[in-house]
Amino acid sequence: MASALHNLSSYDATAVPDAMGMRFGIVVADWNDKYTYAMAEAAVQTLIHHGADESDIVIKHVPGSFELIYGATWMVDNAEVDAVIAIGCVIRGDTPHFDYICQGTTQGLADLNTRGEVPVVYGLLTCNTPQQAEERCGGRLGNKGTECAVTAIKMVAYKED
Ligand code: DLZ
Repeated sequence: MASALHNLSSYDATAVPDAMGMRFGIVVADWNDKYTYAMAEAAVQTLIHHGADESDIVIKHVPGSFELIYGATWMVDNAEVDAVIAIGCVIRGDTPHFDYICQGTTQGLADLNTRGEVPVVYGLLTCNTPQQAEERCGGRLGNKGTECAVTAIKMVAYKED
């Protein structure tokens, strides 16, 4: 988990399948939108860069990361997508709230994945400080949205192989 050593925007482009014809859902939490919107934008650009058509990318917003569970479930059930990317950013505050949101959201998205219908990609940043979020949303450590998009494409190809 040594993300300090890993740039989230660095990947082997030759190992990414062609995304043409693939359909993606992106659920974006509006809490900490400075970070989540930057991740969503990077995800969209990466999907398009690898051949996805903009019209095949469905974007929907939810209020906070905890609602990513419902948002992603809705996408799986209703949006006819091949993969869903759930994007949120939780930043630690003064109370244990952070832990409950991170744990609940992670468990909810994991449960959705175990349905085995549509792969759900985990784009939830869990940061101790705003600086850590900054670094992972286009800063020194790249952009988590790029990593999620590449993962989503690979997971769709996994299903189709
Ligand atoms: C309430 C809350 C707090 C304190 N912090 C965050 C956060 O850092 N990131 C985030 O995405 N959402 C946060 N929320 C909102 C919860 O995710 C959720 O929207 C509310 O608890 C309502 O269910």
